[in-house]
This record gives sequence, structure tokens and C-alpha cells, in this order.
Amino acid sequence: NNVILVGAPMDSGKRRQGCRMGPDAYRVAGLQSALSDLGLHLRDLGDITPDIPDMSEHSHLFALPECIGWTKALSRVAQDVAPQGLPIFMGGDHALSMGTVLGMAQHAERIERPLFVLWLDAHSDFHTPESTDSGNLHGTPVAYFTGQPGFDDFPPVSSPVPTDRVGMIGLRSVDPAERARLEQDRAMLADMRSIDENGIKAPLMAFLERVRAADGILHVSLDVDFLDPSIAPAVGTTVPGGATEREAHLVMELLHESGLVCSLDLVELNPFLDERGRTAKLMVDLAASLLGRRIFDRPTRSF
Ligand code: DIR
Ligand code: MN
Ligand code: MN
Ligand code: MN
Repeated sequence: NNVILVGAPMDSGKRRQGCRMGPDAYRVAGLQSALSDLGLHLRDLGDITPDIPDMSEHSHLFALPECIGWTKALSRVAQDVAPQGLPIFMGGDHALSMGTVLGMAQHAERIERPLFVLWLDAHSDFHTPESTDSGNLHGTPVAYFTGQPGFDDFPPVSSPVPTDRVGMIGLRSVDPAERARLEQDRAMLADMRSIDENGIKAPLMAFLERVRAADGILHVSLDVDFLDPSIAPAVGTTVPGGATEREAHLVMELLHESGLVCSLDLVELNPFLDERGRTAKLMVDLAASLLGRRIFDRPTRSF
């Protein structure tokens, strides 16, 4: 029960700035005390910095050299800390998951267990550098770590996560190029309609069953915009119709009970857009649920 906090103030995955303030917003919102109250042993490594390569900017992709630099630095840190406990990567925007998943995949290879990735997001982030219209690399991490082509200047993905080890829950904004590629692939996809029809527990349990059957470990990537904007307004890419506070806590509590989670990204929080830190506080409460906070132990004597 060691938790390692890693600040990743990455703000280069998209043009709108503010995610660099995320790590400190989580600290101010009380992430450390929320987790140490659960009896966990905590270490905060502080904020890390990117190893920016000496190369010129790309004509279409925003801040490509800096994104490459974050990928290198984060993959190294993830590999270093994963044997010591459960890392929580405090973002920063979602492009940071290129590095965290790359590093966790290398860790999984070392311990000889398959890595699975749960993507909790309104978006599928399955663009390649060729297919992205926006040029914002926060829309591309899933394509990168599943080994799609086109990420030439990035570190090579030596152990790609096959798409059938990726689960996406919360989808409601998928661009046509992503959709075309997803429809040919085998990722487990739960869009908001399927959540409306079946509840949020069903797709999550089906995915966790896959992880368990393969004796895998699970990296969870939580994008603030997975949540409905009415409860989590502090993100640059809000999409209406997202998960409720109770749905999100249920997901986190079930993840804790699964015992399968090896690492967590908290991404896309832009504290500049917030009302008195409410989104940061909600994200802290969700992290606490994932790490074991509950109202009563299950089963309760409910009536
Ligand atoms: C969006 C990015 N689809 C794009 N997606 C976001 O720029 O291509 N991901 N915001 O969470
Ligand atoms: Mn995202
Ligand atoms: Mn998103
Ligand atoms: Mn797009």
C-alpha cells in the first residue's frame, strides 16, 4: 500500500493552456491527506520536467518536441516507480498518457503480466498524427500506445497494448477518423447510450473479467471530461451528457474491489476554469474511492 504521487504539469498536448496548474490543484485540494487517511503510505515526487529534444516545431502538430520530451521523461519515471507502489500521475493534459502507459507497459513486460488500459473519457483519443484535424496530441495517446503508425519522432513502442486490452467508458465525442478505426478494432467500447441502457457497472465488470482472466494488471486513465460538466466544469473540452458523480464513484469503488489497478492518470484538469476548486476536489474524492474509501464495507445490512 505505497502510493507515489508524480506531478506532470504537461500543457503541450493542446493549445488551450492551464493544465500545468493541475498537480498543485490536487495538492491544494488535499489529495495527500485523503489518501493517508486510508492508511496508505504516500510519497510525492514533486513535479517532473520534460527532456525536450533539439528539433524544430511541426507545421500541424502543436508543440511536438515538448510532447516527445514529456513522453520520454514520464515513461522513465513510470518504469522506475511502478515496482515501488501505485503511481498516481497528476496531470497535466491527456498527452501525458503516451509516457505513462509506455512506461507501465514496459513494467508489465518485466513482471510478465499483460497490461490492460481503462480509458474513462468523453473522447476516444484514437487519432494518429495524420488523422488529427486539431493537431492537438492529447487526442492521440491511445493510438500511440496501441502501436498505430505515424508517431515517428516519439520513443518506439516496444510493447504495444493490443486494442483488445483497452476498455473505453463514457464515450460521446468520437471524430469520424477515430470512429472508422475503432469500428475495425477490438477495444471494448461503452458509449453513453450503452451506459443509459445497461448501467455503468455492466461494461466495467465485463472488462475487469477480461483483465482477471488474463492475469493482467490495469492502468486507469481518468479524463475530467468523463464527468458531466455540471459537476466537473474545469476542463477545456467539456461535453454534455457525461457520467454522474454517483456513477463515477461506483466505477472507482468497483475498481478498488477488483484489486487489479496498478496505476492511475488524473488528466485534463484546468484549474483556471474552475469554481473554487470544486473539480479538483471531486477528482480527489474519486481517487480516494479508487484507493479504498467507502461509506460501509460491502455487503451492508441495507433494506
Ligand atoms: C479531440 C481531442 N478529439 C481532438 N480530444 C480530447 O482534438 O482531436 N480528449 N479532448 O480528451
Ligand atoms: Mn482524453
Ligand atoms: Mn476527453
Ligand atoms: Mn478532433
